[in-house]
Amino acid sequence: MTNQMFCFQCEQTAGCKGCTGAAGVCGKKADTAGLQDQLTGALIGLARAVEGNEGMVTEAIDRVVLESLFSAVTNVNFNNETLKALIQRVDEEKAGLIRRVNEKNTIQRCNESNSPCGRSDNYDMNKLWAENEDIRSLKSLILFGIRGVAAYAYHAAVLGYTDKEINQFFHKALRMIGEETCEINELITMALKVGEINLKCMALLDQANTETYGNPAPTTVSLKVEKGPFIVITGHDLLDLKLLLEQTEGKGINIYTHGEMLPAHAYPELKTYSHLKGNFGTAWQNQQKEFANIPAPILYTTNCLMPPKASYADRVFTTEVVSYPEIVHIGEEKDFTPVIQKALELGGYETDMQFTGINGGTEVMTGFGHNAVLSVADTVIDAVKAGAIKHFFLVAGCDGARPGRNYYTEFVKQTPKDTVILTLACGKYRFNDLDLGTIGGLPRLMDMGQCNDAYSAIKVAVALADAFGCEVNELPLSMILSWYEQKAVCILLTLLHLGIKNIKLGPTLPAFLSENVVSYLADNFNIGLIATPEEDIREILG
Ligand code: SF4
Ligand code: SF3
Repeated sequence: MTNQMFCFQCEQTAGCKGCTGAAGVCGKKADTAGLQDQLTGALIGLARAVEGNEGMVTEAIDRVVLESLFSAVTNVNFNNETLKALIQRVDEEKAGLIRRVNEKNTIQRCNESNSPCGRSDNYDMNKLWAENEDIRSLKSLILFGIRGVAAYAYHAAVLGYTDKEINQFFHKALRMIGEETCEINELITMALKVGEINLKCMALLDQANTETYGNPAPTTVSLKVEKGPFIVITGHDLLDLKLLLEQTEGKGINIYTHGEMLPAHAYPELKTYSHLKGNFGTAWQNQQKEFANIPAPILYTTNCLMPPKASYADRVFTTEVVSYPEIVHIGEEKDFTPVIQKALELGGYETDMQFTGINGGTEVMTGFGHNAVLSVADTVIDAVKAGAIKHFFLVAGCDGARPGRNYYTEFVKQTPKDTVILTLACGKYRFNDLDLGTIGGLPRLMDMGQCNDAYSAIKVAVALADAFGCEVNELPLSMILSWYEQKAVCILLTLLHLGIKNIKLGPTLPAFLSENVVSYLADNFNIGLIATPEEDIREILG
């Protein structure tokens, strides 16, 4: 295995250029990065075999594609063994597909467009990293984008919601990444298509979540941890939470959400469980501090997993595609007994513990999804018409460790009182415990949910534009986004696909965007880097 790596897919990449050498900033080792590249190369081989044979793609192929793409998202899978097993599964699925195609074609001779006869070789990702800067940039945008989309498609799939167009699109995009000759324009079109497909995928996940658990309703969530045994559950997978709630019912164990699991409190089907008590901790980058010596187990259902410190590694559990060497993994049978036993053994705190958010607040609110916000659309529209609401800010996206991220806290604090802040994803922990007051009976700060609930923000924006008879870009709405990992990449592409302009992005621009690609985005979409809260608010509000 190599001790040299190249990875520049996330915001904390070394020197804002790329992680090289023996390990990345996230703790991913060179051999793991190499296996993720090999897995991506195998997926490209499979995608080549699929070309022209789409009708013969099985559920097992769809499943392994989602798992593999999701496994390469930042802070998901650090485990060489599971990555090797995935590579093997991808290669086996490809071989099986080729065999089936060849059996079908025994009489009919293969022609050149019939992939299994010619082009089903796996791709060497080092070719991509050595490409011309602009081609590498756009192909990376596509690759990182589909990794994000796959994560959302995976969550929808575990609830039984799948979509053929989405699944087939992954193959098209993967094939383009492996193509030797590609025009810049084709790559730009494909990148925007990733955004279009992601919109479809977020809508599918929204349908899956709301049909399974009901429509989120505004809910206040306590940051207090009650005495006695408890389990902290983090990540985005609501089904894992539901199964954990079922298995812990009546056992004297309380459940606390963490990170992106917070919006779960707003779903009617999940809030019926009285032992779903509150939220523990803040965003992912604080986990090594917050979990040190915690008297409870932590279950990771998706990103963001940081390498567990020795102080709490014995109480960390993973499930689904999250994996870390030597950490207990709960498999597909979803028997959470080891987590439950650990909770009982550790016993929790001896007295109730009142924790606070970053700004000292003792509770937070969530549950302002599209259904909740649009049910008060008339009030909102009247407030805008009467001048009570002057502007909407969508301050949303991932949190991260970079010091400049307090921009988002300061931005929210400095917004005038006649403005509304919509938020979503884990970046909100910078300000979600602030009491910003109300406008016309509505809270000024509304948490729409997880990152995939960007779908709600889009629905609300489109509904407001309809009500005012204008384009979304003409609304008194500004998007101030923060990014960290690849789900933020696909959401950004969705906003670009919708033609949304003037987005302010931070804390830095993605290292994988070449100068020319940045210029293209600035010229066509007026995307800019955040400046200071004062300057940006002044510029936006005039
Ligand atoms: Fe570096 Fe981010 Fe890649 Fe980790 S995921 S190796 S921090 S660029
Ligand atoms: Fe956060 Fe990892 Fe992106 Fe779903 S939990 S948003 S960073």
